[in-house]
Amino acid sequence: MKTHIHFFIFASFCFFTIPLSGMEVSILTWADDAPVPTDKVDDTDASNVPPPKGMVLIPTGEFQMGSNDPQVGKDAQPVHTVYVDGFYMDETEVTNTQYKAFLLENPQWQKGRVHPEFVNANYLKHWNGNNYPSGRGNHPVVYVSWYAAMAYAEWSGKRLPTEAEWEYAARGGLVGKKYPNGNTITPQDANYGQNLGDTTPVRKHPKNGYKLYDMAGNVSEWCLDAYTADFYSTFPRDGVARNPLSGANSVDWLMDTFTEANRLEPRVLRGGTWINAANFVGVGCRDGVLPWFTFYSYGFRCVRDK
Ligand SMILES: [Ca+2]
Repeated sequence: MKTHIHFFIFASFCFFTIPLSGMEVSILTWADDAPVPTDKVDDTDASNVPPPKGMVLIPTGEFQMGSNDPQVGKDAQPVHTVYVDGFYMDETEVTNTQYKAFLLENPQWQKGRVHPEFVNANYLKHWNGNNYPSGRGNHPVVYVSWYAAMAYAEWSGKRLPTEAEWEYAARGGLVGKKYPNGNTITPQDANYGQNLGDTTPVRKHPKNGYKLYDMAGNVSEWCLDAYTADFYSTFPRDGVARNPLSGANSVDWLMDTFTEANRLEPRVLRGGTWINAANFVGVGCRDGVLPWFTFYSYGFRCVRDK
């Protein structure tokens, strides 16, 4: 119980402290690193089958997961080799327009009708019934819990990404970089650090090497995994972790039973938010929040198996 409370406080801590440090990032410059191939990409992914609408193919491959950067939390250490099967990923965070379509077909997830185990009182806080705020259809949906994100993913024939899939995709084919497009970041590259004071429409900022938008900032994105700070350090020291997943034996089992997931077990959020300072929106940064919690800077995107 103590551990779970800790994570809840950590989320709040980020909210209150990060804006204060956001100013220091404005002097950073944008690197012009061109995407380079990830090590050992399996070229059997090179098919001519087009990806589903709004999704891109993330190729099978291995990458170095985690970060030794002292400005990234110790929960991102040690850096270790991970193998990920190829998959499709949404180009963007799920938008208000997309989420509304889900609500209209799933009344049990409409504002005011969701079982209180699955959300807090702020679920879809700025919506009026099934209507999102005017003019914000192309903004990412926020104030959605992990349970709600899982339900949306299931309805759409997709799922949430594992934490490893998310980081692999966020790196965009670059090796050992801090951000989706290189080692530095500026307000022209992503929505972070309170530079814009709000979420931004998806696709406003440049995509990464895998053609994914907002993998740094805008809204932080729910992943499948249970969050454990020692997840990386408990991997075998040699060999390759294959499609790792924390808190469940299989993705399918978790998708089938997610409504029974422990509401006191934090779930992974990735990518940082429009509020977070630059150091918190890197591809290696990890966060964990209780699955019923909703917040104005938490959203998600989905993936689909090949
Ligand atoms: Ca994001």
